[in-house]
Amino acid sequence: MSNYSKLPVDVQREIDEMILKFDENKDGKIEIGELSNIFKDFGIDATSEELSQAAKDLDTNNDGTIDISEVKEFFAGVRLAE
Ligand SMILES: [Ca+2]
Ligand SMILES: [Ca+2]
Repeated sequence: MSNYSKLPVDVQREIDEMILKFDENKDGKIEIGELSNIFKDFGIDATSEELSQAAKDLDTNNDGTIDISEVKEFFAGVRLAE
């Protein structure tokens, strides 16, 4: 069972809306540039090494791209840990 599906519907919606904002070019994937903006949103000035490490961590199926569902799972994990 995914972390995302364990969350209440209102929290799922909150995460959906946040991620839609992050995907600026609306291609259903988060590119490094968009990831960099996400970090900035959280007040983190990430280096390119940190960004590529984060991209690797987020790409849970290792296909070289971060898709929306992978980001959803990440934030769902964060919310569940709170
Ligand atoms: Ca995108
Ligand atoms: Ca992936």
